[in-house]
Amino acid sequence: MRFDIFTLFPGMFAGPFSESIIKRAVSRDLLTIDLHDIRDYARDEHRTADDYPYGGGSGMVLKPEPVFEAVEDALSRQYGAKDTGRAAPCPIILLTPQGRTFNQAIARDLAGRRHVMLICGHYEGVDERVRERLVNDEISIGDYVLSGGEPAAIVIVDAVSRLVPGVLGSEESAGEDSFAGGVLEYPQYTRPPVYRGWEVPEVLISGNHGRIRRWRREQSLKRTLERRPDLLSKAPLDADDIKYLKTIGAHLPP
Ligand code: 6GU
Repeated sequence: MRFDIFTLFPGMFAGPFSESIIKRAVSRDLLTIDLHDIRDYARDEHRTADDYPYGGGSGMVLKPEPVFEAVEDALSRQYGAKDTGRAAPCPIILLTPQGRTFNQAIARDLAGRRHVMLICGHYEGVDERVRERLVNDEISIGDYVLSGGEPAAIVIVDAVSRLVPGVLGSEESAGEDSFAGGVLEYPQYTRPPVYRGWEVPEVLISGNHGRIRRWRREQSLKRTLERRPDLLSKAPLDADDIKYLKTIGAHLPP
């Protein structure tokens, strides 16, 4: 899978992409991440990427020309055409707090694409023509304000890449993660069996795999009820799950 990231601050990605799972995926050619400095597409000698807002007001606005030209240059190289917006051959996503909120379903959808473009907004805003004519999606990573889209791009590349077949080793597997099955993950323990007098739950050392499976499932359900009851209405639950949830006082819709 390929990501093209358009940014005024390519240096912000050096650390996150040169460690751990992303680094390994890139070195195994499962993932290609190309960073494009929007400023390289500014035409003037000062490499101006932003300007004052028409109508006045505070802050600067990202100019349309360098953003359009950076994205179109990448499209031309890869597809031999530079159709943008709805006609584009891949998702062209503007990262902005005004976008739809990123979640695991969006991550799964993007992981099924061969190629995704991410544009990092910066300063107080981006010229509206970028929204209207260049991109075909807008994503936010949550209800808080970042100084720019770069941390959001890192979050999205991470969440999507780990769903690409082969990126996680068999030891890691994305299947049991929180949200994968619509509920939170169960508690995990490793050695030692007693630390400062605090014991690992007996069931986990029992060797009884049926009991362990049931305990983990119940812990997942209990944790989801306590912390994220909103998830339970959408999670796939079987009859045993519902029976258990009722014993711990869940009020489930009929
Ligand atoms: Cl994608 N960008 C900015 N600037 N702030 C955000 C965001 C994105 N997602 C949440 N907050």
